[in-house]
Amino acid sequence: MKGYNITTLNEFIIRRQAHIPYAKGELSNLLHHIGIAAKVVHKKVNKAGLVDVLGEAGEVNVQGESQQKLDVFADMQFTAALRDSGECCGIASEENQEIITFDDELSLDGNYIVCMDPLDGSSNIDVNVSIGTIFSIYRRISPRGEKAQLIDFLQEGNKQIAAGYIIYGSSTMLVYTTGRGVNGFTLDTGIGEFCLSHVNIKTPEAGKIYSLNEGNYNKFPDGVKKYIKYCQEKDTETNRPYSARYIGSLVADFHRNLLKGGIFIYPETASAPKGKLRLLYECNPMAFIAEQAGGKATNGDVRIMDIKPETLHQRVPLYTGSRKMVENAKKFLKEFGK
Ligand code: AHM
Ligand code: MG
Repeated sequence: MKGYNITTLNEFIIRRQAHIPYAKGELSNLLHHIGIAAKVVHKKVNKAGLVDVLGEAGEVNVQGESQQKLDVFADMQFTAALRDSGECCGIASEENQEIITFDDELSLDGNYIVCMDPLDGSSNIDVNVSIGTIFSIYRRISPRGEKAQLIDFLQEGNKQIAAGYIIYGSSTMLVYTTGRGVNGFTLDTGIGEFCLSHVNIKTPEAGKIYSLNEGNYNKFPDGVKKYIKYCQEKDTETNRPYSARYIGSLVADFHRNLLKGGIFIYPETASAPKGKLRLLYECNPMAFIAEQAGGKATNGDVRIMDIKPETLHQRVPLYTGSRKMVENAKKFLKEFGK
């Protein structure tokens, strides 16, 4: 009989660490704790219709959006897991105006900070559509032993040490990179482990899917309008027309396009000149994963990961996905205007 040959997330993390000389296991421990919080949130998300976790919590977050109860739960779980890890001296979360510093002795000595969107796509919670968690890890700049500072968080995306997301979909998956490719793990609920299921993910260099909220068409820049028309035109050589697919959950839209090939766009609009998505905890982590999978991520002008963040909740336009498609969209922006 053939044995059950699985690699769990923890095994994988530890094996990877063995390849890095002098690694002390700090990052591995941090990732391990993220994996634990992901399982706890998965369990709650799965029961969302049964227990009283649906609906709004009555608070409005710093972006002026109402917080759903599951958002609050996910925020608490990930915050607690990161604090417990002892490797993280502070976090920035979509749900909090300011950074949160962890001031116990162990955490003060932690080498890392984490930016996260604990539950992205919250408008989809009540209707049983995929949602996700996004995280991004940086080495701190401030000295170890002291409180984390804002400068630790305002680093360019190209300084990320690791980034990933958890998608709570038809199954729950954790996808992450430490800069040596992208790997995906599917939660086997029978044994309660994330198991390696998608090894060294590479995104197709061109795909057949374009994803953006076309309801905003009239508010889009001309370059985006022209690009949409291009996506819809027939051309056998370039496999057009493309299919429009838009869930309205960044993690789910990004994940589908990563595996199948495609382009995801959240552009600047007349009413939101900087777009909607946040640089630190949405765009940078996705950009790191996209690039590690062979794709691209730009704000239409420069590489997302080269943008110097000015504020914690800064928004930027996002064009990401298959390399050739992003390059092509960029040409339209250049020719017809952003
Ligand atoms: P959220 O962080 O408040 O959930 O908002 C981010 C979400 C993304 O998941 C998604 O890509 C986008 O908002 C959808 O926005 P829109 O409804 O404007 O298309
Ligand atoms: Mg979000």
